[in-house]
Amino acid sequence: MKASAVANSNIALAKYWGKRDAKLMLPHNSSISMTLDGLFSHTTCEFDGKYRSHIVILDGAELPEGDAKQEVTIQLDVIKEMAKIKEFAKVVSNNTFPTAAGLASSASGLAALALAGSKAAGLELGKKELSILARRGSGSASRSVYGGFVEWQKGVKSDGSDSHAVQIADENYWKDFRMVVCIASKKEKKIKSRAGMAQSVATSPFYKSWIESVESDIDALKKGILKKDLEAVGSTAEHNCLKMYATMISTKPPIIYWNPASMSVIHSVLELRDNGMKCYFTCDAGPQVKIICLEKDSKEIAEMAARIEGVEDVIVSGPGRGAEFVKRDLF
Ligand code: 2P0
Repeated sequence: MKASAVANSNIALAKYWGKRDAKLMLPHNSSISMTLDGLFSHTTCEFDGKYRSHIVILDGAELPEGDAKQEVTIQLDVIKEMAKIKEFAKVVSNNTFPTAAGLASSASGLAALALAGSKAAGLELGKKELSILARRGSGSASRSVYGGFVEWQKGVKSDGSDSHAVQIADENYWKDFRMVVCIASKKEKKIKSRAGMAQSVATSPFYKSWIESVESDIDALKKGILKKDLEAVGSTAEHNCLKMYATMISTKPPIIYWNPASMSVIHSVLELRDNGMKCYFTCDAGPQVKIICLEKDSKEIAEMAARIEGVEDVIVSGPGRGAEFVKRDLF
């Protein structure tokens, strides 16, 4: 009744921002991401009668009752129901990157838990079921089940059975695609994505236009990825990010994840591009800026980013593998 898995984080090229069903974690729009090589969670799960409630230990510290623990316990309860078991679980998970700072640790953690938890409960799930299960913990986790370039299809059914990820191209398809992740702050963000997106749906006057414009970005990204067209993918992703930010900024009260270092990175990307370099930026629910480029330019771009005041760290990552079981247990 114990199993372990690893899953990489992912960065969206077309963002998920807003839910049509908060309980089943169903999104208003489809999204596309790249699974990031080397930025992963390693998770071990055990169901046992000796536990009186679910215990979750993240990066060495037990999670108190609250939002972060709830993401995990909701998924564990779904697993219990699917497996028809009564036992509670102990979960130990370690991340290789700063938690809750816009690097989607919930995506990797809950994708790894979908694998480890379902196996620990005696279930044998296919990738589609795993993606649906991961989604119940955190929407973006549905995408980390797969490697490479991934689409989370929003689905239309009210039970969520058609809202899951599919792979567009695996991690070996476009090997020289890179994201240069610029860490502009390692502090935990003040507004969690879950609360922020609900507030945008409720109050942003631009939310409807956001939803209407995402589908054409999805088409452009899929075509661009299959053609390995950096300009098409980068420019569509950058514009998609700015449209999501327009809904964030116009939310009441406003959601502004950028800090001065994020802004400096963004301006540097625009300047590099004016000088002929093919690079584009995207940001998520945090101050980190990810620069989309090709491997041949990534070193120069990473060195430029590291020199920017306020940039604490720079990580270069390419397309990574999907979630998989590992033998090493964490307890
Ligand atoms: C994304 N984000 O597509 C977008 C872009 C943040 C900005 O997915 O409530 O942690 O757990 O489903 O998945 C972050 O949202 O939110 C996210 P829940 P999640 O990557």
